[in-house]
Amino acid sequence: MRARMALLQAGRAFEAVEVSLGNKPAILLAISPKATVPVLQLPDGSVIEESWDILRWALAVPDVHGWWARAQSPANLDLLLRNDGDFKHHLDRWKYPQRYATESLAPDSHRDRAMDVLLQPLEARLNSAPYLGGATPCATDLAVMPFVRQFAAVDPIWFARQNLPSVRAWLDGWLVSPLFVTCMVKLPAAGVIRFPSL
Ligand SMILES: N[C@@H](CCC(=O)N[C@@H](CS)C(=O)NCC(=O)O)C(=O)O
Repeated sequence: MRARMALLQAGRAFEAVEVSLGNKPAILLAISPKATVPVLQLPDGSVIEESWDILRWALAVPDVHGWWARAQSPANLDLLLRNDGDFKHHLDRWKYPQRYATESLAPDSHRDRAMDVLLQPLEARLNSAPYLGGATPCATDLAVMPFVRQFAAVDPIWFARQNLPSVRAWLDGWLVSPLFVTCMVKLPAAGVIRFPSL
């Protein structure tokens, strides 16, 4: 989602191919032995295999509205690191407890650690500005939002009870944004969709 949103925001048309992670297609393995998603193949055949690198490619040059520059502040780089590191670790273990059944920490403890590592700092940031980019969004908003959405969706009733009014307002805004809504379209199995959709 972060890669799709960045490409759309930058006005770069692309084709998205649905991939079943349990049955990775040959076309993916051929261009990226690492075979995680997302993977972006450029018209010259070169391949970008990390989502943040796709955001950089999409947004940094030219950085028309500063979406890339504003993501380079120490506070935003710190938040990205938390999101892609400890938060993702705890989110996965809360969301998919059966996959991590042999681990010692209970799912609720992972949920609470995820709150400490990302949601509380995010709430503090969003108390003082509507976006991580300040008055307007930046690449960090795009990078963090899909994971916060996942976190909120694991137990929506529990999430609604948390004291996170600024996070909720920010998330709710993204969920109805044209950028997110356009990207969220379900791809046909083994099919290709051209963005922006014609
Ligand atoms: N650091 C990578 C992480 C990519 C990643 O782990 N993607 C997951 C899906 S969200 C995946 O492809 N999992 C399947 C696998 O690892 O085989 C990035 O940001 O691109």
